[in-house]
Amino acid sequence: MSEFVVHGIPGSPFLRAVLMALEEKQTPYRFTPVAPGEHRGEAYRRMHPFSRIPVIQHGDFTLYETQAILRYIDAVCDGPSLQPADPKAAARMNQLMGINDWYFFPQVGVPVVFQRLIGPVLLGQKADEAVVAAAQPNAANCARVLNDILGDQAYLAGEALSLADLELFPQLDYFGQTPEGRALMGGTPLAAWLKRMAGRTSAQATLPPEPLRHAV
Ligand SMILES: N[C@@H](CCC(=O)N[C@@H](CS)C(=O)NCC(=O)O)C(=O)O
Repeated sequence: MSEFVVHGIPGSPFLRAVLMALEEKQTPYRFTPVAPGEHRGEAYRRMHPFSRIPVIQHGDFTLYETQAILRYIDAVCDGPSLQPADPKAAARMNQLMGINDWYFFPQVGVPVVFQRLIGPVLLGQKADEAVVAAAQPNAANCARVLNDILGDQAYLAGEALSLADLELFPQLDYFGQTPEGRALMGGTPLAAWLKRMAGRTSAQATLPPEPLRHAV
């Protein structure tokens, strides 16, 4: 099989989801780091016309959009399936991936994780407290919804690891480092799930750059 080449800015949670999937499948890959800003340049835009992270290349096949990449990896790589066979569990997994892309990332990841972690640590910016405060109701709603779905299951879509865990873990791992994330998730099923996910070899092999691993 052709080698997987993964392009992304180190520290991107969407990038980490893709790397974790390849690690779970024990599929070798080559990571090509992209410098912040380079993703808006002409060369990168030829691979990703919307200038987002990540992109993969597999032989002459180039693909962007994390959900599509995760499903492709699951389809073509050996190893345990990362999608439930049961239609209801599969639908729940797909719903969770939609929750990440449509609600968690834009409503919580961008205003809370960016303000508290990415901006201050990577860009030397001070958090805009008004932006963080305004996101609080959405953050509480997301945490409640995800806790309700997880319940007493081991993983988000049931008893087996799925693409939903791989897409949401890097996002919630960052959120859990913020005071808002700790307050909303501490002592809940999501906290135990985060610990379980963090212990996986795929999570350990794809740790974010050192400064982004510390609580703020
Ligand atoms: N829908 C895209 C979203 C990816 C995304 O938003 N990635 C962020 C990094 S975590 C990004 O590219 N940010 C750079 C920017 O917005 O300029 C996907 O699923 O791959």
